[in-house]
Amino acid sequence: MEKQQKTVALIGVPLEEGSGRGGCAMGPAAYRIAGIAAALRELGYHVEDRGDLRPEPAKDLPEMDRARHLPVVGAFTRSIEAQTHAAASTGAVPILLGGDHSLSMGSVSGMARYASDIGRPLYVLWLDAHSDFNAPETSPSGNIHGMPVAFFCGKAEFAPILPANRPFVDPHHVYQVGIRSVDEEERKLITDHAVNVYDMRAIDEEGMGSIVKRILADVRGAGALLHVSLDVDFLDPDVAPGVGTTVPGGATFREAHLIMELLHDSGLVSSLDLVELNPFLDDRGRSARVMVELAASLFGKRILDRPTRGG
Ligand code: B3U
Ligand code: MN
Ligand code: MN
Repeated sequence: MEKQQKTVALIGVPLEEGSGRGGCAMGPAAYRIAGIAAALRELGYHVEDRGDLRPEPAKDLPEMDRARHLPVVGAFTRSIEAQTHAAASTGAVPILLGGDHSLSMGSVSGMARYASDIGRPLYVLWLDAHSDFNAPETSPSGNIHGMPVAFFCGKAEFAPILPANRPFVDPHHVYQVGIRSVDEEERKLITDHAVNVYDMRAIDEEGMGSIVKRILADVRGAGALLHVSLDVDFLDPDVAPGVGTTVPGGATFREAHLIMELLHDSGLVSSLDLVELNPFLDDRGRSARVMVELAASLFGKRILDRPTRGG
C-alpha cells in the first residue's frame, strides 16, 4: 500500500441476522465513534466514508431453517459484493465495518471478482476463533455467520445469491489463524478441502511471527492480493469482550498487533473486514477501540521505524 495518496473506502454493514442475536448492527456506528476515519487520515490516507448499506430483504430468496434469515443476509451479500468490487476497481482499499461475519460472503466474493478482473489470485487471511466452514447441512445453529468461508470457496450454496459464474476462492488459498472452536463435521470439511489452519496450539508452539511471515511469503510468491478478515473473537475475551461468541484462550493484543505490523510491511493487503463487534456486549467501547487500534497498525501506525522489514 502506498501510504500517501492511497484511498480507503469505509463501507458500513449493519448486519446482525447472520449471527443469531442482536447487537452487531450497531458495529459500524461504534467504529465511527471510536474514530476509525480520523485514525486513518492521520496516517496520510484519503478516507471516503461511503455510509451504511441498507438493502431490502431479497424476495427471491427463501426462508430456510438451516440458513436463518437468508433473504436479509443474501440481500446484504449482493450489495456488499457490488460495493466492494466497485471500491477496489477505483484503486481504493475497501474496509467493511461489520456487522456479523456473514458479510464476508459479499466482501470476499467482490474481491475475488476484482482479482480475477486483473488476472491475479485472491488469498484470504482469516483471523478467527472459528473456521466458519459450515454448510446449511452441517451447521449446528443454522446461523449463516458460521458459513462464509464455505460460501466463497463454492462449497455451500443455499439458493442462487450471486451469479453462478462468480469466481470462487481456492480453499488452499485460505489461511486461518487463531482457530479454537470447530464443529465435528466442519473439521472434516476443512481437512478434506485442505484449508491452511493454524490453531492456538500452532501459535503457542511456533510463535505468531514465524507463522505470519510464512503465510506472507506464500502470498507474495503467488503474486496474489490478500484479503484480511478480522473477527473480534480472534482476540482473547479479556482483550475484547464485545462479541457474541467469546472463546477463551484467544490471541493477545501483542500477537494481534504483531500480525498487523507484519501485514502493513508486506504491502500485500488489498481489503479488510472488521466483524462481529457487538457494542451491546462491550465494556465502555473497549473492543471497538482495540479493533480501531489494530486497523491503524495494519495501515502503518508504528512505534519505531525498523531498518529491515517484511514477511
Ligand atoms: N461453529 C458454530 C459457532 C460459530 C461460528 N461462528 C461463530 N460461531 N461466531 C456455528 O454456529 O456454525
Ligand atoms: Mn467468524
Ligand atoms: Mn468467530
